[in-house]
Amino acid sequence: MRSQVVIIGSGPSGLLLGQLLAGAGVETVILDRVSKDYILGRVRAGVLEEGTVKLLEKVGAADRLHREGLPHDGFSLTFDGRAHRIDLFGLTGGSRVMVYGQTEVTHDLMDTREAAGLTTIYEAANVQPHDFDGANPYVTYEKDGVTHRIDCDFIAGCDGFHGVSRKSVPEGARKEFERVYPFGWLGILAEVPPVDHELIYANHPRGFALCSMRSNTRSRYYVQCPLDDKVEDWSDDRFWDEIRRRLPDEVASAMVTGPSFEKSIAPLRSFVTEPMRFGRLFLAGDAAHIVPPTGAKGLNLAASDVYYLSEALIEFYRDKSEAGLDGYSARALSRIWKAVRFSWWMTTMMHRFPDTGDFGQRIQEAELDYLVSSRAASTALAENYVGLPY
Ligand code: RFL
Ligand code: PHB
Repeated sequence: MRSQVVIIGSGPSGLLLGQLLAGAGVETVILDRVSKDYILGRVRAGVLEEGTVKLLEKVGAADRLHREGLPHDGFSLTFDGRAHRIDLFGLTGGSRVMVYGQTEVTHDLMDTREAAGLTTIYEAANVQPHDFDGANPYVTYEKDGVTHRIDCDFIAGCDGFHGVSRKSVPEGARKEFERVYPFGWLGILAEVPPVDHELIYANHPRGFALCSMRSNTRSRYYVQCPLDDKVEDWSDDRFWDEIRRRLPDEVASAMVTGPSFEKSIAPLRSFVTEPMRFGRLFLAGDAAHIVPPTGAKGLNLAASDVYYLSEALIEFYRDKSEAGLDGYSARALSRIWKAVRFSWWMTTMMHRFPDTGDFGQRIQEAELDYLVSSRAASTALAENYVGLPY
């Protein structure tokens, strides 16, 4: 088989890249290690920047998003028993975010790809990129016990943090930057109305908490937890008691509780690999970088990466120019590092760290107090939260 571009990974970055390229007539095949149902069973991001929404509109995958997504003009920060609203819309001069689950984004992109008759091979085992340092790269994979080969011009590594693409590059050719945080997030989904119509990010001496949602009847809640905690340690009752203790009284008393139907623990990490191009292999999304979820940036960075990459590939096929391909890594990394900084800062300000004690708590409260009382500081937060331009 032959395709102009082979995309490894059928998460949001691979699927969006496939549709952006399809719009310009560039052929792609997508390979994923797992099944479509497995991918759609993963519960992840919930907040989309306007830039991400625009890209989904551009590829014709935003109809349901506009019907079912919840536009949010602000969110609240709580600390020291008080709640403060950050007016995203007012502070940024008219920008907002859209609350719409990653699962739904992925579903819509898969439907768009299928409707266009484009090829995705799920449950492709042992996917391996080859010869990407030369002019004739190819990818091999196994399916039903048979080994297949796809020759191509370029390989897009959109296979997430644990994927094969980044690991195929010799260690000496990449530099990695990493910070692992000493805690995780325990998240639940429950069929209960959200405690507020906007998100609430809570700083509390017992640890961080986040009240988010998937719809007006479905809540997504998180609490910071120790890394060695197991999901089995957390009954629903324990979860509800803990999150209510971390919120101001008026919020806690308004919270509707109920049985959870999903519960998982995610570790928090900041990670960047440089560069994002190795010959004819390009990395995008979580394959190249991870941010802690506090700033809601992971999926949005995946979208800006593949926008840059699609522009570069389209320029190559249309104008026979490699300028965009040569500039891809630096262009993407410049936006990525700003989001890495923002996510690290939000994480540092909002979580309880085991080694900073009560002093650390007071410093966080002072920073939060400054943040909500200074228009300049609130504006910087709002500008980053809605997403820097690209
Ligand atoms: P994905 O989604 O991990 O998809 C990668 C795909 O590659 C496949 N794959 C392979 N295929 C073939 N061969 C191999 N060897 C392969 N190895 C892996 C996988 O099966 C998978 O289908 O990466 P992608 O597309 O780059 O997308 C990135 C986003 O998923 C991620 O950044 C976000 O989920 C992060 N994130 C959030 N981002 C936001 O923008 N806003 C949020 O509100 C937000 N909240 C979150 C989050 C991530 C979380 N967790 C669980 C990590 C909340 C949480 C709790
Ligand atoms: C979510 O709804 O899953 C979510 C929202 C905001 C975040 C992280 C996750 O910062």
